[in-house]
Amino acid sequence: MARIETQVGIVGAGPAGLMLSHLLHLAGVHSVILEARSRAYCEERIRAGVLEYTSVRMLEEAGVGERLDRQGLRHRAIELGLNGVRHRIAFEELTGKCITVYGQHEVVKDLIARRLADGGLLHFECGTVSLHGIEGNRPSIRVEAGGNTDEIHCDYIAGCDGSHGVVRPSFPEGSLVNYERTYPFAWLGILAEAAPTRDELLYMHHERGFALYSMRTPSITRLYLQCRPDEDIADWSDDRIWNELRTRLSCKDGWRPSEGKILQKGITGMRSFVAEPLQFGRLFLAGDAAHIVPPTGAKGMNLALADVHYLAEALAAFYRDGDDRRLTSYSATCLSRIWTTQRFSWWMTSLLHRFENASAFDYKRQLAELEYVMSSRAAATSLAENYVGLPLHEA
Ligand code: RFL
Ligand code: PHB
Repeated sequence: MARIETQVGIVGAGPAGLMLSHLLHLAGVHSVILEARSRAYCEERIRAGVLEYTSVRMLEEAGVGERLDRQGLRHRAIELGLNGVRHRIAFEELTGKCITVYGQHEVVKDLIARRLADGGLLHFECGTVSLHGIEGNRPSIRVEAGGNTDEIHCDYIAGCDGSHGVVRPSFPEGSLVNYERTYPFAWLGILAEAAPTRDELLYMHHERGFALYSMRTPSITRLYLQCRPDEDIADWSDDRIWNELRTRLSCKDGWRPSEGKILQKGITGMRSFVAEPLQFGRLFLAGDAAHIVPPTGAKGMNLALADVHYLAEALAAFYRDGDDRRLTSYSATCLSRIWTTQRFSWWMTSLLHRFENASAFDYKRQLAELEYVMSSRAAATSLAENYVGLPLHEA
């Protein structure tokens, strides 16, 4: 058995784990990342696409924003639509800030490249991970692969291993309270070889269900359709998908989505989830390991980056000055932003989807709310300031 010593053991090489390891490196703190999947899998997994202003600043300030600045698509607004009529929510005019469309897998590629260039310890396809000694001062991560066992002894362990990871389930029974809500629908998402014909994202409320027009590059569009949560992707031929997208997204002014070869398709359930607190002793949770938001507000990756910003600052203060106050308050600091973001993501989801069992009253009220957001500067500003990302405050 190999025995490895480090300061911070990180489980998971998604945006949270990689950014944490990078920020710790900048602060002179050592870490080791353990990732179950291969490097190629992590670099190709298509997920989020929208970076808040706040996240872009964070990546730039950490010196990993060079390709993002060159290739990211700056968006000054999004559009909301109701049955074929669009309305622009002008972020830049309302808040002075923009968002950037840049695939999560590109963020992951940039961070992996930088970690490796800086000599970071990243173990892909690491094997089976389990945690030990979590009640003590020197917890460890045991990694078993092909008959070999390694034991990584750490001061702290960061669970950045997503919603199905091992760190959260390793918290002692009764130490976490879970808050959860599932929605009665899912998203069918596609990636298509079709040049975007709009410059901004279009969130469309339609009587047949929500649809979203997004993009990745000047030649690739990303589109989503509200569908039932138990839907089988095998029942959705390319023709059926394009038909439905055309029906929901086509606008009264004649605009309709450009179509092309479907490169990838999949169905994602919609869930809101928070586990509190984000700490037990020397274990910390960050990103999807601690919380899930429905994708309507485009917040998941951004929230993961905000968590690790606070965690890296807290660990840096501890190693620099022996001051553990920020580590103690890490959970409360994050939870404040997490709940603000949960509210926004729930609200965007409730505003835009068709709820099958909604009463006629609720449906009319929902339409009235959408009309309000599309016609009131105050309501649009509230959406805009949340969407572009609230500032990170001093912890
Ligand atoms: P990740 O990215 O899931 O990374 C966790 C990593 O941990 C690894 N892992 C393990 N490693 C070792 N041992 C184990 N036992 C392990 N178990 C798991 C996994 O292999 C993985 O590499 O979590 P992280 O870093 O917290 O990042 C969170 C984001 O990935 C997530 O919140 C976003 O993708 C959510 N999301 C969106 N977020 C946005 O900010 N903007 C968006 O526009 C947006 N759109 C989306 C989304 C998520 C979607 N899906 C597919 C869920 C659109 C979709 C469709
Ligand atoms: C995406 O481009 O994948 C995307 C954009 C906005 C969202 C969710 C996903 O709200």
